[in-house]
Formats: sequence, C-alpha cells, structure tokens
Amino acid sequence: MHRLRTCAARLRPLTASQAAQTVGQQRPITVASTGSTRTFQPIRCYSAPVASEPFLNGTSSNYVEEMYYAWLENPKSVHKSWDVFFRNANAGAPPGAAYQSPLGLSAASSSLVAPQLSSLVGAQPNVEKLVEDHLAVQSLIRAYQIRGHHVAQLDPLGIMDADLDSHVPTDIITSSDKLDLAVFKERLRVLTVGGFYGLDESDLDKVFRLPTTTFIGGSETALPLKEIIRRLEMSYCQHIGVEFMFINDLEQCQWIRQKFETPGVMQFTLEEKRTLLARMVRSTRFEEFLQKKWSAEKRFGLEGCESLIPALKTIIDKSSENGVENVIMGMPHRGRLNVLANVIRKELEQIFCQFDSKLEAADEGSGDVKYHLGMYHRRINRVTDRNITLSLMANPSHLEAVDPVVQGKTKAEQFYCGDNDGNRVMSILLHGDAAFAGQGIVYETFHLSDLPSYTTHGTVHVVANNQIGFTTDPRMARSSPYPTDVARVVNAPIFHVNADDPEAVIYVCKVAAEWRATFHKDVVVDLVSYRRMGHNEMDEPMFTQPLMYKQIKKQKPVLQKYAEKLIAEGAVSRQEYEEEIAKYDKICEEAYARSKDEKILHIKHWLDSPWPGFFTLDGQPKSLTCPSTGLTEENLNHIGQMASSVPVEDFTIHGGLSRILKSRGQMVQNRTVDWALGEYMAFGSLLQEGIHIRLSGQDVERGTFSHRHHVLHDQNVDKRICIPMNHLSPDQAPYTVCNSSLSEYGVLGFELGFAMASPNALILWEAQFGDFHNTAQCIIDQFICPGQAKWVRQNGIVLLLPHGMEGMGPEHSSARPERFLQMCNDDPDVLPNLTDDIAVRQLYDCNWIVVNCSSPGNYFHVLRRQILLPFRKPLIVFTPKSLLRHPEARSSFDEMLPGTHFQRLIPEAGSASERPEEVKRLIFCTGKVYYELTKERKNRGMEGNVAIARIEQLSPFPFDQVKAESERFANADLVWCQEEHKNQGYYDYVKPRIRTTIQRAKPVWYAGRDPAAAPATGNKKAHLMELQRFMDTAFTLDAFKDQQ
Ligand SMILES: Cc1ncc(C[n+]2csc(CCOP(=O)(O)OP(=O)(O)O)c2C)c(N)n1
Repeated sequence: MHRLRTCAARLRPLTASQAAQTVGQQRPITVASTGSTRTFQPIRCYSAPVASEPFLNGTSSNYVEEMYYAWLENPKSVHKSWDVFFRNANAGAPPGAAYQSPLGLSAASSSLVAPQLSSLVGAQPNVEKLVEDHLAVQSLIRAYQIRGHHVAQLDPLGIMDADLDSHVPTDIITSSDKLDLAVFKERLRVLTVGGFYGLDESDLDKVFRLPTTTFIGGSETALPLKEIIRRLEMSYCQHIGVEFMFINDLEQCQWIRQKFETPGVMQFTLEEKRTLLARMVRSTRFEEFLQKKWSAEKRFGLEGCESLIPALKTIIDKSSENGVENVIMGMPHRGRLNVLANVIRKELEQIFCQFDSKLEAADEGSGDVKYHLGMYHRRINRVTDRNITLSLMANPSHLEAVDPVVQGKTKAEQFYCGDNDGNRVMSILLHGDAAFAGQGIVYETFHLSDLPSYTTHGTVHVVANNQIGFTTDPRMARSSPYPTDVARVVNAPIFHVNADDPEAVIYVCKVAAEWRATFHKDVVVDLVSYRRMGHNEMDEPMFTQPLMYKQIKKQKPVLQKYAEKLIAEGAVSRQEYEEEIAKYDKICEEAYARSKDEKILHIKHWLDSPWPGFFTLDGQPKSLTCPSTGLTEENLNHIGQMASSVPVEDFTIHGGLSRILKSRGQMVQNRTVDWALGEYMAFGSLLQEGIHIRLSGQDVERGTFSHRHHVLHDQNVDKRICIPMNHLSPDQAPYTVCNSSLSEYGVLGFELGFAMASPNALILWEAQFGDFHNTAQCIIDQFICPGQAKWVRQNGIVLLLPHGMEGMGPEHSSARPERFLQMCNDDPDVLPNLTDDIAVRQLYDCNWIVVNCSSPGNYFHVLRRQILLPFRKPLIVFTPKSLLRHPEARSSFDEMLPGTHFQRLIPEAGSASERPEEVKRLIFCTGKVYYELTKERKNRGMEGNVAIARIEQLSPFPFDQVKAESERFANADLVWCQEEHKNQGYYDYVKPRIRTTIQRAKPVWYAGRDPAAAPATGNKKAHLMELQRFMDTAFTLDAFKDQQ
C-alpha cells in the first residue's frame, strides 16, 4: 500500500482550493470482530486525480489500485505496459515518466528502465521533496498518535508531569505553550534545522493528503499542514492523553483514533452538561458535608478528584445502555464513602450513622471501619430506565488485594446467568496511583483477564491518580512513566485525563465503556488529579510536599470552575446552580437527622453478596444439623465407572492413562477407593445433586502428582479433550476444572470471589505444593480467615494444600499448618459444652475448618460435608503426596455408604483397643505420619500396648472425641507425634487443647522433629535419620521419664 501511494498517486501538495475539489471517494470498510461487524467511516482511499499521469483520475484510480495489487502478487498477471509502469514508478520515476507506451515496450526489460529512471529522477528533484514532505507529514501524525500524551496538559495543578518527564518528544511540533504561534514556529524551526522532518515554515499553508490511519480530516481527505498540526494538538495534547499505539491490532487502533481524532467528537448536549454539573455538585458537597459534621474523623475524602463520581456514573450509564445489568466494583479507601453515597446510592443515614462512635454493633464479629464495608443495591438507572444491580466489594486496607476477588465474583455472576461474553455482568476496578504501580497483584490480575476460565470479558479500570501516595512523590514510587503502565501488558488502551476538565473525563469514560462493550477487553481511565487534604483529613501534607500544597491552596475547586464555565456559556444560570447545591445540602441534612434515630449498627446492611433463600429471613442457618454424607453403593459404582472410562467415541488416550483408568476400574470392582477416586466420588455425587464444582489452580486438571486426570487429551487430535465428570447424568451441574496462571495471590483471590456468588457451589483452589500458598497470604489473612467476622458474609471456599515431610527439601514440604491453626478462633483453654450437636455447633462458631485426612474415605466425606452443612465456612485441607499411591491409604465403599459421616477423630481400632487398660501409651497424630507410626509399631511388636488415634479435624478441635479416647486408654501416657518441626506443625495448637480436655491431669509429651528455622532438611539421609529419631521417641515408653 505504501508503494501504491507513491506510485499510483505520486502525491504532491495541492493548494487549499484544489484540495476542496479533490475530496477522495470515501468507502466504508467493514471489519469483522468478535461476534459483530463494525463499519468505520470514513476510510480514505487514494483516488485523487493526479495531473502528471494523464490516465490517472478519480475514477480510474480504483482500477489502478487493483492492477497494482495484482501486479504485486504476480507481475505477469497484468499487461506488460502496467508491469513497466509499476516498475518505473516503484523505482522512483517522476510523474509523467513512469508510463511508457506498449509499442515502445516491445523490447522492454528491466535493464532498460534503470538508466532511464536515473536521469528522470535527477531531472526533477522537487518530486523527491514532495514525497518526502508527505512522508514527513505522515510521520508527524504518527508521532502525535504515539507520543502526544506526553505533552498533553494532564496535571490540573500545572506543576507536574503525569509521565514524570518534562522533556517534550523531539518529533512533535509542540510545547507546553501549544498553539502559541511564536513557540510553535520556533519548535518547527528547530525540527527543521535538526532535519527531522525536512519541513519548514513555508510548508505550513501547503495542503497534504491524509493517510488512512488518521481521522483528523473528518470529511476532508487533505488539509493544510497548519491545520493538520492544530487538529493533532486538539486530539492528543489537550486535557486527554491517549496511550494506545502499543496495541497490536489495527482495528482497535483505528477505533480509538476515530474516537479521539474525529473533529467535534467532544460536544455535549445541554442536558448532558447539566447532569454533569449536578453530579459534580453531589460529589463535592457530600465531602463538604462530612467535613462540616465530622471534621476530626478520617474519611479519605475525594477532594481534588471529585470528577470520579460522574466518571463512574458515566461508565455505568453507558454500560447499562449497552445491556449490562450487574456491575461489581472494587475500590480502595479514597472517595469510597462518596461512591457508596452517590454511585451505589447507599442510604445516606446508613453512612452517617457509621460516624457515630456511640452506636452499638448488632452483629457478632469484629465489624470493620466504614471505608472498608461493601454494599449491594439494585435500582433503576435513571439515565437508561433499566434495572441495574451495583455492588461494591468489602475489602481490607491491603491495597489492590480486592482486585482478583472482584474478578472472581464477576466471573461467577456471569457463569450463573449464562452470560458467556460478559454482556450483562461487568466489573469496574478503582485504583490509587501509587498502589496501581506498586502492587504486584495488579499485574497478576491483569494476567487473568484473557484466560478462558478467568476472563470477565473486559474490566474498566479507573485510577484516582492524585499524584501522591500518602507522603511519597510519584518519582519515588515508580520506575515507569505512568502509574498505569502495567496495563500495557494486556494491550489495554489507557486514557489519561485531566480531572479538572469534567467534560473530558466524561468523554473518556464513555469511550472506555464503549471499548469494553465493543472489544470485551480491559481499558484504563487515568484521572490525573490532586489531593486537596493530607492522606487523611488529620494529616498535614505541608510537612512533605510544601510546594505542591501551596499550589493546591491556590487551586480553584473543580466544581466552581465547571459551574463558572457553564454559567458563562449560558448552559445554566447562577441561580439554578445555587439551587442545585441547596437541594443536595438539604438531602444531606435530612438524612443526618434521620441517622440520629438509628439505635444500632447493622453490619449486615453492608453485605456485598447476599445469598437469597439460603438462610432464614433473619440471616440464620435453616437448621443446625448435617445429614449423612454417605452415598448408595449404586451411586458409588456409577461414578466409579465414569472415573475409569472414556465416555466419548473415537477418543484415543495415552497408554499410561489407560492403565490408570483400568486400575481405577479394578478398585471399583473391589469396592475400594484411593485418593483420586475418593475425590471423584465426592465431586461426582455433588454434581449429580446440582452443585456446581470449580477446581482451579496450577496443573489441577491432571494433578501435580499425576493422580487426578480429570481432563483427558486425545492423543491424535490437537486440543481435543474430554472431561468425564461432565458425563455423569443429563441433569447434573457443570464441572469446571481449570489450570490457572502461575499466580497464587491472583488465583486464590479470584476463587474466593467466585465462591462469594453462590452457596450452592463447591469452589476449590489447589496449591501446587502447600507452601506456595504464602504468596497468597494476604487473601488468607485478610479475607478467608476473618471475612465473616469483618463483613458478616460466609464463604465455603476449599483450599487443597499438598503437605508432608518426604525428604524433598525445605520447599515442597510444609503447607505451614501452624499458621492456619494459629488463626483459628476457638479457645484452647475452654472446654465447650459436650452436647450431641457439638460437631455442628463448633463448625458454626468457627472462622474456618482445618483438616488433615488420613484416608480417602474421610476426604470424600469432608468435601461433601462442606456443601451439606446449612452454612458455609472456609475449609483448609492438608492433602497428601505419597499417600496418593500408598497401598494402605485406601478406603472401602463400606466407609462411604449411607449413614456414614466424616470422622473428626479416627480412634484406635486395632489390638490395642481389645485390652485398653493395658495400653501404656496413647499417641495422637494427624495425617501421613500415622502410616509411619503403624509401620514402626508393627516392626516393634507394640500393637498391644501403644494406641494411635488420628485427629482428622484439627480445628474446630474435637474435644469430645479426644476426651473419649483418652478416657478409653486411662492408663496410657499421652504423646503428640508429628513429622514437622516442634515450632511448626500442630503441636502448639493441639497441646493446650488436649490438656484442657483431660483437665490438665497428665502431661502431653512431644515426639517429632526438633525446632528449626527451615521446614525441612534438604538432605535425604538427614531426613530419614530425623524420622527414625522421633519414631524411637514415640515408641520408647520411658523416653520422657527425665522430663517428669
Ligand atoms: C498493601 C498496602 N501497603 C501499604 C498500605 C498503607 N497505605 C495506605 S494508603 C497508602 C498510599 C496509597 O496511595 P495511592 O495508591 O496513590 O492512593 P491515595 O491514598 O493517594 O488515594 C499506603 C501506602 C496499604 N494500605 N496497603
């Protein structure tokens, strides 16, 4: 195409009047995109008449263009005369010289063309200049598109560079005093002298043809250079800085260019302006009202970035117009109360009463500070007159941690309403500039955005970029030019906008919402603003940013500026403006008066994810019992068949896998399950009962230890897969199993969010090895552990954490049970009432459940119990590695039949239980070490005098069953045995609880590894020696006599 431009058109500058007559025919081009087609208007084709080639005119050039393309593909496919013409033109022949008549061509050959051309080119040097000038103009346009944002006037204070760089790119003809002709000319001169473009002042009035990659011409295809520059300045260097040229999709780039370059795009109706003013009034006066009433309270006000409120409202209005019915939002502290009041429309009195420190909390748990609480609200969108549900997720202080949670919740809402393309449910994420740049979870969340099982089909990100993070300047807080650069990794366009220009803000928000609706991809709006107060209202910003704050003190509030603008334009009268303010102030005052009537604080009014129908109307569980988690033999057989077969035809699986499936089949015949089959039985049965299951994590489809194989791969057809679990019965719930990106923080947060959407789903996240969960520690500490206490919302997420000391070194060994146990809320020193319903009651009171199952049957039960319970609690499961294939780690169908339950404690059932009074030692343990203990006991022939009991549910602690077991072996001393080091594992958790159970009547001795800094040795021999040493301790009956 580039060659065609130079040869078929032989561009040369036209005068302005000529240009007006030579408007090229515009033909719309239609571009296919996901699910729809779009038409761009206008796309120019180079069809202007060119005087120098007599046969080229407006009507013939299409024909020439086609000939040219044909020639490019195959020079022999066109007539010889065209062949010669294109060769000459391509070689640089000047206008009029490229064409040679066919007659003269009888002996035409490329050897003839070259000497002829060289003389022609030499004879008309100005043609070269013309081509160069056009190329220069094209480069200039491109330079603005790529780098215009670097000089856009983004900082409302006018003292900072949003990209942290005061340098003006050398290839744009602008300066911060843009459009000042003198400055402009000087810069043009510098560029000319520098030889960058080779243009000079005399070119300013010359008319240049515009390339197809710009829309600045509107309906014109050629413009004088001066006008080209002016329009580029208007598009790219005013209050909007558009960063998009890194996107490697032409259609998307064209779309954005059209949105920002087309002349007159930023025009607003009177109605729109007045609505915008009213929204600015609400945003501004809300903060003023809070400041007036509670001047000594922290509220993390929005002052300096008030246009955030109309920005969000515009995104929501536009999205609602495009069919969105449900918007899930996540945001940090800044402006959160304002968003709750003016975007979500939480009742103002509910917000105001949060400021009343004397109000008592009605709900159990810690509650949370007001600027962390979530909210769910369904209402009519006044602009579109359509229903819309808005929810703001509760979040911790930990900045950006809520991002993946919002995405997971959004994905779940899309999944449950069959919204496969994100047309009805969307997410909006708000960020602070320092956090957006600094927190790695932002990057991890972006990387989920286009993965099939994690995409939410485009998120609109809004950065409240107040150009400061607490007391830290941006130049100390990030190494990238903008805080938003992280978004570039997923090709998200970034719209920087000066937040003191509300109309520009509204415009980019409209475009952002349209972008999301059109391309279903992420987009970022960067609201460049300032922070009028300190980090919070108590902070003194002058300590650290004196000059910035001197400027801020002089800065006229944006509402005032915008109101004055509209009054000057005549869009609104001063009286109307003042009435609007008075109206909103009155609303606030009335709500304030009502808030005084509130007697009690209800955190449950701040629930972000209600589960209608799951609880009673009072929010209580419908019962406090749990039915049997067993299954019929028939059902176990049916699921077992599916787990051991390939339910589709002509599907070739790997030979090794065939053997695995065959051995599963044999297990089913023998009425036994191993770990994988036990899990299969639990999943399969819940699916058949209508419970959706989603298992996500790194390599979960096969299973890190190659034991699961939930996704079969055809060995002959690329990417053909089969998930037998989805073939159980026609009316079953869907099973989702998905290998995730290599992120724990992001993916665990995502699954937690997914689990929030519905109580009727089993959502599991599996760590590759249990210790990797600590890169997601924030999700565990801030959401999973205290979520219900802070935000009265339950969550039944399951964490599968492979754990066990197997000589694999300090990593890959410990899932750190001690940390989970240390965060359990049960009291070690208080023996609960040992009533019949203690098991369920304890579960209801706990903050999470921690188990380490020693048998596949018990694992099966605990998974099923998770759903059959009438409430939801997070479940932490330490899962095995070597036990997956241990011949003894099998369970019989008998342990899984109707009437069976999860066993919180598996008592001694061997010879020791025959004469319990003769038993000298009762060893309590959990997990894999049980198999090492029983082996050692057998080797030593001590089965009659050492009993071993397995605590399968560590927390809530089975006080009742530990008591029963201790009383059964009344003459035995008590030992806690674990394979973990003494300062790790379970010891510190179980010891005081066993002591409480036996009323401190006996000591609880320790057999296990010594305290250590690392979780395990890297030396296999040392590992085995350690194991032998603590086995010796466990089975030496007088091992503790010196400690008596
Ligand atoms: C993960 C995390 N680290 C540190 C903090 C403490 N902190 C609270 S606000 C803040 C500054 C945030 O700056 P920015 O993201 O620009 O938002 P702003 O407060 O300016 O709106 C910091 C460091 C935190 N809340 N979370």
